[in-house]
Amino acid sequence: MNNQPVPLNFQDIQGNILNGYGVGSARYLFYRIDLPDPARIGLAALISRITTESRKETGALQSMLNVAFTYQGLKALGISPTSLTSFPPEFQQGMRRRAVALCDFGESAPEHWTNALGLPQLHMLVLAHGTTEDDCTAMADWAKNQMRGSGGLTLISELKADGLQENKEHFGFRDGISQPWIRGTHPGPPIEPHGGKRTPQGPQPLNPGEFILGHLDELNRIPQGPTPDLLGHNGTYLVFRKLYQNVAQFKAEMEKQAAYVFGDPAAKDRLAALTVGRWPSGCPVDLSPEKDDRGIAADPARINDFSYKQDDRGERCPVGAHIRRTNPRDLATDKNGNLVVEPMATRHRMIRRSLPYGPPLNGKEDDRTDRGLMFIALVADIARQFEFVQRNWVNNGDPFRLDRTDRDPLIGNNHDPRDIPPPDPSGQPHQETPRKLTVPGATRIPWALNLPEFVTTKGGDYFFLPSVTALKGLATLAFSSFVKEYAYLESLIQDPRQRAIEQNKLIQAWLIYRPKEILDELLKQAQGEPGRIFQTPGYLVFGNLQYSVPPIAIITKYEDVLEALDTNKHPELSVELYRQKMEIPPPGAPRGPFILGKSTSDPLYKQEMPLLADAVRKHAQKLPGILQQILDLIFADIKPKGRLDVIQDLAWPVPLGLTSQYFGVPGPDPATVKRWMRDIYKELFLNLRRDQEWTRLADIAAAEMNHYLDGLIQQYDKASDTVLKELIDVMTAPPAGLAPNFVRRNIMGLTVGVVETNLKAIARTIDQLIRRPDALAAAQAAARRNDAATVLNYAREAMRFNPQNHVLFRWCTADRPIAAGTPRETIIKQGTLVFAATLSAMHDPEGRFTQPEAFDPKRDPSLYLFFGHDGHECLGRHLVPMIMQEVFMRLLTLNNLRRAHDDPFDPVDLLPEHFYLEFDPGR
Ligand code: N7H
Repeated sequence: MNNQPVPLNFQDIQGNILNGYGVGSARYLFYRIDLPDPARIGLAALISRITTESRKETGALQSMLNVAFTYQGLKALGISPTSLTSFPPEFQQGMRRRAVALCDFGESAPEHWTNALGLPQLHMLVLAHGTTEDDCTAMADWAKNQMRGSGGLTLISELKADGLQENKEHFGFRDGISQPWIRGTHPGPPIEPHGGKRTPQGPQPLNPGEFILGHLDELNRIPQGPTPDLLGHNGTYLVFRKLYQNVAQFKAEMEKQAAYVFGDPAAKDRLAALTVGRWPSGCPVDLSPEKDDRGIAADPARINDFSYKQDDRGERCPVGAHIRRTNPRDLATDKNGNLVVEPMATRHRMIRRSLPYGPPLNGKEDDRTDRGLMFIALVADIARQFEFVQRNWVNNGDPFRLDRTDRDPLIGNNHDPRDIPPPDPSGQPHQETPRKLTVPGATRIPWALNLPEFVTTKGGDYFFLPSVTALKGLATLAFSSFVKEYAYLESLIQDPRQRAIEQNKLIQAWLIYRPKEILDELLKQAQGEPGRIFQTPGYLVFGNLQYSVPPIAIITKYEDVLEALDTNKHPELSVELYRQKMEIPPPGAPRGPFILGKSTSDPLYKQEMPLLADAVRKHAQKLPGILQQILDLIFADIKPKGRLDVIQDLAWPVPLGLTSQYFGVPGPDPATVKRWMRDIYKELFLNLRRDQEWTRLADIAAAEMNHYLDGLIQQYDKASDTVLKELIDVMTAPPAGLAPNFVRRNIMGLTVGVVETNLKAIARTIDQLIRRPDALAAAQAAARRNDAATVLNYAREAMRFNPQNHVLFRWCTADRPIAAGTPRETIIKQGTLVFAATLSAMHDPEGRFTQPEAFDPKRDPSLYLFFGHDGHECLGRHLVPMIMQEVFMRLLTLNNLRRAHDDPFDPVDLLPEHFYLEFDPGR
């Protein structure tokens, strides 16, 4: 690795990182990305006005603009699964899920957070700064207009900070004095040289890699950043926290504690200074322990010129004071006086760009007004820098040889379970532990005891602040190229088998996490000149299936998908994959055979398909009545609440209700039926990786369900009126040659096919509609005028943008050309796993949908490919449209239907659990 420092490219690094803007006004705009394509257009519009570190060269600016993303935001923008998983775990988790690491307990716990901070819907942060409030607002308004115009983003929250006089914060102290001094930058005093590190040779700047990705850090190496390098290079992480400050309480408490500690309430200012480590003017306690010295504060060369080296025991500045514990400024040397490898004070630094929010408190009384600090830290490593300080230094006294409860007297938390003693056997458990400050020079007692919490976390999140180059890449899908990643992988791995394994993993990750992006790209390839059907070589060892890695072909064009699904033309493109999973030899629990795993020319298929189609269709006219009953109950429950969980309240109960009332399989209880359905479905449709645990769970579910079904079939009420009854009736005069267990096999196949598929179809469809306010409004209007056919058209079209499955699997049993006679004619090799991508077929500009990226509810229903095509077309086509129509007729009449602020639904989640909507409750 090259260890020469590379000069920083100030044009590429966003502003306010290395050099603070030094302005007093900021607007923080929090966005949700609804539709990635328009969102990228919105982002592109912002890029031209992004402020960079080069602003010093371009002269003073009135207003500044910056953009950052949460992990969920990068995901919503469509970046590659490889890039996503290359981000560090704490960033992937987001601040809310790091509450324990951050000691956000008690009132600071995430359940009390506000302003959408930390929620999965928070995707993007736009920061506007200005020298005046008006400049700042003007910049924020400009950005809002751009984003609104793009149509793919929703402003979900907005915060403002307008600072206070003289760079003070609400407790009355000057802030923003001490910052790290970074090699290659010239911020001037007081940062330089005292913000650097103390070395035997005197103060030295820190390496930029501590704060900017892609540069040498204090260990003289370039730490691993996100993939590809271009995405991370010159970017950084922005930690955002809204911290409420209880000013009245702070003031009152300082007075009270000063009376204990110094025997004089008037010593409150001194105690407060010992708490912070600086006097209100900014004068360090270390330089002037007895009184505020404005001379020192006014001198940039002195205000930050101190370390605690001569004050080991904290006799001048308490070891536990806020600024001492958050930056101990020590020189960690070994016994020979050499610097130790990881000096405390250089590996846990952070750039702070906080601004106070809310009006100053007038007088002493609590006015119950929200005020505090919009805390911002910029670091290259969230866990090592910000989280480490927050947990180990701010909220623990141990590292400083203090009591553990000697936590940061200013911002420490009092509800840390590490400190809560075991419950008192005689009575009340302690819910809270007292916090204390060891006070040097105290005249009465050496501690300020039982300090209350002065600062409460109101929310926050971790953001990635990319370079300008990376922003441009994000706006143009540069980090969403499957083709490039695939080519890169190919160049990287020489061993053909290993390469095939990694290629297959890459394809599966893309198909699961970024289906639209990979398929769009392959579709473009297929219609290029010359067109090309994507196919991997795989690694085939004939006679040794275990050792082989199957080649993969991905078919994307509408015509080709139809052809691949045409069983007459291509019997070689088989459903063998399903068959193998269904007809597992003993001792596995029998799960089949079932029509889905049988070729259309197979005798079992020929015999059983018509029987099943009859049984399903015969009852189709009863479906609306049954659905009405189920939905009446569901909606009677939901309507007064004003909120629903689409998955738990609707998308599970509807198909489960049908399983019971329409198919005739009530199951022992809903939880068990849910488990059976999910475990069997997962194994059949999602277990391409051949995860043995999934197979084991499916075996258990199938064994339990078989046992249950045997009992049910034996005792079945002959007067009942269900699909099961129809199948049992077949057995009164069984056709010749019927395979064993006809009823049990098929009722299992049908019910498993109904539940998870409908669940996802309902959830994904309403999700797509909600993302498109105009379409939603039109569909709602149709529902209100009782126009069920139009409602169904809207649902169908919404489903086209994220259908319940994106590809259908086939297994090629003999070499076979596809798209013959076209420039993309390709021989699909025997043993190939074929993905017929119905999603991309329905978005093929040369296919049957004109302007396929447009939302158009007036399309010909016969063109949609949700249920496959031809021989193996899904039986669900007789049921699903009816289900969708009835469900959406109800859902869309709820007033002011909207996504809940805390909704976590992920549109590509294969096994979703929650999806929260809100509406105005009605009768
Ligand atoms: Fe702190 N305060 O106003 O009292 N902070 N801080 N902070 N803080 C500092 O030296 C304050 C918070 C750091 O290099 C000063 O620039 C308040 C968090 C660090 O010597 C003052 C809140 C974290 C430093 C305050 C708050 C930190 C620092 C002195 C919350 C990290 C630099 C001004 C509402 C986890 C130390 C200066 C150094 C300085 C205050 C929060 C860290 C006055 C009110 C959450 C690293």
